[in-house]
Amino acid sequence: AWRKHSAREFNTSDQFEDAVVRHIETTLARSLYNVDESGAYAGTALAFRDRLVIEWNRTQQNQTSADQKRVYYLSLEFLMGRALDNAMLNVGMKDVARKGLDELGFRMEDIIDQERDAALGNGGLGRLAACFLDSLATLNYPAWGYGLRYRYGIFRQEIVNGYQMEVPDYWLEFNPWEFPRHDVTVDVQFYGTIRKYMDDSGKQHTAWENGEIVTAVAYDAPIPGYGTTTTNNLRLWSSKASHGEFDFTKFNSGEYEASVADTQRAETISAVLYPNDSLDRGKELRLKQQYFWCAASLFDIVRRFKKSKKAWSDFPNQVAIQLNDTHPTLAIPELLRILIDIEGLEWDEAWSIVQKTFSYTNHTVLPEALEKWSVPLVQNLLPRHLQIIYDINLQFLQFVERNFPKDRDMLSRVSIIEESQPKMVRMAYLAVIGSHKVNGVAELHSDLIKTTIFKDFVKIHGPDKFTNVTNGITPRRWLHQANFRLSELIASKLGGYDYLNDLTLLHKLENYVDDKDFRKEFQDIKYANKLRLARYIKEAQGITVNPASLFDIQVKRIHEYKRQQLNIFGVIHRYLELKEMSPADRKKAQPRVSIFGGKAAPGYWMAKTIIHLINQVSEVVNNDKDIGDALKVVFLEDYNVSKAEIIVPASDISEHISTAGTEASGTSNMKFVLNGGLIIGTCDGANIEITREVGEDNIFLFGNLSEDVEDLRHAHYYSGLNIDPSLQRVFDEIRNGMFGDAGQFSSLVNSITDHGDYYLVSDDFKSYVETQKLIDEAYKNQEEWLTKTITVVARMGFFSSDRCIEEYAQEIWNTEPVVPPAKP
Ligand code: 26Q
Repeated sequence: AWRKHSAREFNTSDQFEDAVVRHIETTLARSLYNVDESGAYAGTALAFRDRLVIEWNRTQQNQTSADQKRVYYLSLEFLMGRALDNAMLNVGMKDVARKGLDELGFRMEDIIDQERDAALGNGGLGRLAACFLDSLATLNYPAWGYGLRYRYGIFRQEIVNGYQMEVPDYWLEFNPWEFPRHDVTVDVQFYGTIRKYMDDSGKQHTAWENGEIVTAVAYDAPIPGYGTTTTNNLRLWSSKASHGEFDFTKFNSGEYEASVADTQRAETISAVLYPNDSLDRGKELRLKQQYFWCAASLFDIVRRFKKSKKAWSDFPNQVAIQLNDTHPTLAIPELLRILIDIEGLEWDEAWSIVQKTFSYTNHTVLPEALEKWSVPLVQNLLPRHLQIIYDINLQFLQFVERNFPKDRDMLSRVSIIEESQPKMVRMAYLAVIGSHKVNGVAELHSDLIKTTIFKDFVKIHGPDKFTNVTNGITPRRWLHQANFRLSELIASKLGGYDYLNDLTLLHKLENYVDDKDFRKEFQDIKYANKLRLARYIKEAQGITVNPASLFDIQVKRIHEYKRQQLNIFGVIHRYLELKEMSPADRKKAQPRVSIFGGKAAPGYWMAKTIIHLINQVSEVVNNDKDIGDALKVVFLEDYNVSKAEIIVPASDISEHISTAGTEASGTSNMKFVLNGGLIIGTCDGANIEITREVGEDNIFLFGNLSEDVEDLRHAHYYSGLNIDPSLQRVFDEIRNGMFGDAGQFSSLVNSITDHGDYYLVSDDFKSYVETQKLIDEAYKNQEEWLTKTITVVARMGFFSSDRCIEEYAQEIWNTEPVVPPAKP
């Protein structure tokens, strides 16, 4: 009897229009006169949301009754981007909606464009979490994401006079995709004291009490899979004061201001995403965020498990928790605390459950980026957890001492506590010790962590604890959604869209590399994508670029190790060469557009200097009448997921040029190649596996190898640098003020010339420039270039996040899919 009351579905454009109109009039209580694009977006989103929530509820019921092991993906970042297009493609009614919107007088693209990005992440790690959620739902795994509902996502970047300015991203004004669950709350404690006591039977207990309480409120978002009804859940926690709106005692005793201040302090916890994609040492609020989110998530997971009335020993058979980097490591001592202090388990049993439940993904080898927290800070904020961490450490060090009695230094090297002033908790070691599996995110990276940061742990735990799961990307968003025409062309040759659920089927495209019509269409699509980006560049930055030029793109967070400085020095070198040419020779040079995009952490001065230099070079080069179309330089403001969907399909070449051994994987490299762009890159991260798949002839590799990095740095220190004359010229021109006040860039240039060139820019410059020359030459032969681009697309099947999730499921989680509910 209740069935007919559930949300009305639409199947025709007429019914879709009815749904849109009904939502605008009733859900939003807006007038139907002057419905603008934002109103049409809201109505469309709500119409699709109705369809999603039905399948979401059914999926959750179905997964609960299936009673299988669930995966919980704990990540402080989910860089989801927009949801509407994704919802339409998964529900499968995009064409119906397009027709309906057209009849209402709107263009689909404009409506999609109304949505704000959900930008709850910095970069690669956050976007990886979003791709994983897509794959988990698509593959029917019962899986939840757990994160924080930041009121402000990653800042919006504005460029003012060539400098980055940060503007707050208040994104929640209208978010139809989230559902507040005011009945799902968890009280989380901070500070407080520890009391030990004995019960009547003589058993020892520990109580953590008298702390400050902050309430976590759940906000859920549906995560639809592609080609399945499975719709998983992303649960984000929001913080609020534990007494509700006001502390009534304070309120009534006239301390109105104090009570409002308490409320504000509680809400601060989930207020803002930390905008650093490496460390922001020692910020207490960051540690509070981490614990708040871990405690709320663990409580929720344990509550769900306890409803099943199973024995605790069954916990690891019902629950797998994946730690996305060390950010959720406090979940390990928190689960121990729940099991021991609250549920009364003995240490050994609790510890065995914990180890079987958790696994940890590492995303960096850079030792300076490994997370550490000062012992006094943890002592004050989480006194019971510090005790538990010390207990874990004691047990662990006793084990090490027994097994490695001769290696006395080992104990201090592997201790969770670094004996510095002040002492520090090494989160990565805690994560390794508390997990049954540790993985890196590309082969080279997984090898490197075993020989560097976790070397001792390989000896202690054995090599089987450490494994590799090479990252992947969802082909739904990064091909079908971002490059629909290419997806359509592929489907026309492969007999439908099955390849979106099995990306290895792309290999069949190799049969069409010589097919004239296919080649023409493939090339036309790339040109159309470049034209679309050229229009966007004109509209956003006011720069005119010729879509027939070679588009060379580097978009990613700005970091010295990612070496945007190498790129821009290369651009300056090209500019100087062009300046010296005769006009006739300049006409013969391959026209290029160098496109940059990416945010710098607000306190990372060197990264901000690199942005400034790029903008100054852009200003000089683009306004140089001698140069014209031979070279244009563009810095695209505010790079984010939805802009990536326009940028990625438009590259001829993209740059993945990190110092070898520093980029754990990279994932945009995969996105660009999947869309028929070639790579200029170093032998680093996933570039190596991409090379193996696409073939050495189809990628432009350059630079020193990771095994040589240490020696080169050593040589810089003892014998000085060997700066190529062409790079020296670039430095001279910068120092002479060609790009404005030279003082602005002295720290950047000096970091290379005077401070050891840690990232080996001088060592790799020559081979970088030579490789760019090879690219110019190769691009002149458009037929061969086209063959390469088609070939690489055909060979990218391995890099689907579906493959990646299957590996996690089999090698790490030991989970099975749940057969989804049939369509009603
Ligand atoms: C930690 C503590 C305090 C404040 C901030 C942070 C923090 C936040 C974000 C530390 C690191 C990050 C993000 C790291 C990241 O994005 N790593 C990237 O992960 C990708 C997915 O595995 C890889 O492809 C990239 O190579 C890696 O750089």
